[in-house]
Amino acid sequence: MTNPLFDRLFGRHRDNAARFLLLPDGSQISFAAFVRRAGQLAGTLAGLGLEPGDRVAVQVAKSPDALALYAACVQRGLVFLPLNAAYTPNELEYFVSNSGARLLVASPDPAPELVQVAEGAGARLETMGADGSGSLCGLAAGATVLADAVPRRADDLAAILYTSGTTGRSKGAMLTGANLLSNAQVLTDLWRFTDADVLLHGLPIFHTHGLFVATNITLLAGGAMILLPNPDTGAMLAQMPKATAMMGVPTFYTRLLDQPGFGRETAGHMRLFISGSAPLLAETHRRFEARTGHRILERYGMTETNMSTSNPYDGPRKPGTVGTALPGVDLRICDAQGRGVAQGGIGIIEVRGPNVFAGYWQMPDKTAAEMRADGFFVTGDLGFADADGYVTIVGRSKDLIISGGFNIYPKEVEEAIDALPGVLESAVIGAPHPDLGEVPLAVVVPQPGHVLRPEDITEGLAGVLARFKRPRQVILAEALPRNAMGKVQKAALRRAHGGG
Ligand code: MLC
Ligand code: AMP
Repeated sequence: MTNPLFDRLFGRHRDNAARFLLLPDGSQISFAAFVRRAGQLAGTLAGLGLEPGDRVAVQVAKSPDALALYAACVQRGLVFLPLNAAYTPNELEYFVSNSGARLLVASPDPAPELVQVAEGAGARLETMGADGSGSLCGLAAGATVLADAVPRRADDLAAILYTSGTTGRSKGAMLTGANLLSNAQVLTDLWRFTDADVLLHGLPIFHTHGLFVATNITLLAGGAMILLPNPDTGAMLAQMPKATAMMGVPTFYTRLLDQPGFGRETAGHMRLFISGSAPLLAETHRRFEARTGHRILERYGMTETNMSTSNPYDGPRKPGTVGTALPGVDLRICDAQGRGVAQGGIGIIEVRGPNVFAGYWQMPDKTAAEMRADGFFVTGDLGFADADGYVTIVGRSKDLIISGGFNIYPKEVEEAIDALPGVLESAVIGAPHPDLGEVPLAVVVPQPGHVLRPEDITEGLAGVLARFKRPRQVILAEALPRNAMGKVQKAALRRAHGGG
């Protein structure tokens, strides 16, 4: 038996001397050197006694080694569980314990709370720095370099990515090797990636976009990636003349447009700009074209589904739309009961195909609640399709804020606020933001007789929630607007505070 994900992405590059990673300091790592490093980390993981199917939780800085750790997990049949570097130990505790991770790889000098998290969950803790430091890298120095991969079936789990829900705790989306491979192959072909491509990689590698879409495509195509450690606009500008393609969230593009020197010359070597993870304003699309001559290609996806739609490579890229269903993906627009709406009508987007995940980790009920009997996954995104099948996303049926491409679940923030002293209740909404699209805004009602200041909320949430989830603005109110059923009227709050 083979390990299709490993063989196709990594194994076949074993003797490939071509450059894979280009680093901002001018150094390069070849495919062969990368695969060798992955084999060394695979040997290290094997030496720690990890068995195929074990979960490896990873919260480390973006680096070549961090990517090699992903490859090593694929090689050993371990389930890779990447975590946002901004998560607090408090947030991490749930992911590590819920997934039953046997190993947590953190940045060097982990906070004492993180050590406790690992201990409490019965996970081994090792560290990895971006510069070869850390205990795991130390162990790797003496490890056997494994060449062979553990056999895996196509539908074996390759990764779990946690994604929150509108109710209850976060859910671990289970992605199989076949999910990742099929999607990467379709996108490589559709977007015409080849070994001549150099992808400007400024995204984080703990989400679908930067990890699977960007990295897997480059590996399949045999191209190169300029690996930026941070989403730094200056570094993007400096590196762009060496690149042929870029993937980014809309904030990347609005930030580039804010640079007076950015234009046709900077983008002259580029063949493709791709945007996703959050809505790209049609206006941004048009401004970008006017400035650079490039029409940004917008696509749409989700942790649970990988990519589902894309504007075409050739043919019209319609501003404000996310394009048509990818080859092999069925997409329909339905009402809440799963009945198709009339052509052009607004409804919930449902998708089916080899891209769709295998369910939520140990949550069969939650999986069943979002999966139709005929295999369609209910995305919770609201949209409509035009006569050519181009989908426009108009909103979400789920209560979700997308800030700079990061998802924030108001319910989670509200629960954290409500637990603070002196708070009676709260409501969190997305407020428009010129840079990040939207940011969380909290309306907080103090308990009777309590005097609260907005800083009490923001300071109280430090250490509880990752910075990006903490409200940028806190408004104190005497009561929340409610409808006759007692449900908080978030639409009224949005209207009152600058949103739609
Ligand atoms: C950082 N901050 C954010 C934030 N990112 N706040 C809200 N939302 C965000 N996304 C905080 C920082 O902690 C900091 O707080 C302050 O904002 C300013 O930070 P910054 O220096 O401006 O942030 P920066 O490092 O430049 O990052 C912004 C960003 C980044 C938008 C470039 O968040 C990013 O790379 N986003 C991409 C997310 C992504 O890859 N999503 C894909 C999900 S997969 P303070 O207090 O220190 O000032 C998916 C499926 C699909 O959705 O379809 O792709
Ligand atoms: P995540 O769960 O982090 O993978 O985020 C997925 C969500 O991001 C989707 O359900 C959409 O709401 C949103 N999204 C992704 N791509 C786009 C896009 N091109 N336009 C609008 N929303 C998008």
